[in-house]
Amino acid sequence: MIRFNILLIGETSCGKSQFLQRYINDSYIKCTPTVGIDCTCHDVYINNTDIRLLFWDATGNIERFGNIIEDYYKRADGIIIFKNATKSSKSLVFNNWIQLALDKKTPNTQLILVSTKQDLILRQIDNFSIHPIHKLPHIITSAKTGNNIQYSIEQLINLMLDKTHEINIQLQSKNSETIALLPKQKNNSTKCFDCCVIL
Ligand SMILES: Nc1nc2c(ncn2[C@@H]2O[C@H](COP(=O)(O)OP(=O)(O)OP(=O)(O)O)[C@@H](O)[C@H]2O)c(=O)[nH]1
Ligand SMILES: [Mg+2]
Repeated sequence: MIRFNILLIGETSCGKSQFLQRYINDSYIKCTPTVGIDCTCHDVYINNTDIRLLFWDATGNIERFGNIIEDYYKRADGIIIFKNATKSSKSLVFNNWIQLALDKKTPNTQLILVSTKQDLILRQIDNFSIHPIHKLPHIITSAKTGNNIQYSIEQLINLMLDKTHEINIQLQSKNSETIALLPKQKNNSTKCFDCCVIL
């Protein structure tokens, strides 16, 4: 089974917990503001793979809990950065959250952007776009109607699976290079290598 850690961040009251509640329980019951970080585990079966998702639902109140959240950026395989869909994707607050994630994440962490509360927008908008500045996938959702909730998580899972695959290929080729190099070292040495060393 593959395990992925997913961190949920964004401005307070933008709808992170409500999004997660809809994804896990398919329900829409008003959430109380998150204190610190709430952890929730959920198993899925996607692309013939068993996956255990560990969600870290962080409070948007970083003035008070910022230090607690710090550690989680580095341990996340995926980060979802949320904003309220009624606010612009160029808003300073939203872009500050994106910058924070970009600064603190590891190179292998996958990021997606999710706008919430689509049901409050009357005009027609694209459900999927690429953020004009940060070039990240941006999905518009509603926890109230359930629109695009599953889809968002599936998009992130696919990105994380692709990254895992890429890392495995790199590791395999690194290991085979090591195996190929070792016999050459024998030529100028009296030592005999009976086995391969995987670095
Ligand atoms: N109309 C509408 N309201 C929503 C939606 N999602 C969340 N809300 C409302 O937005 C408010 C805040 O939602 P939360 O999910 O608690 O927000 P949060 O981002 O987890 O907030 P913190 O935990 O304080 O950081 C609640 O009153 C929700 O009912 C949505 O899809 N549509
Ligand atoms: Mg919350």
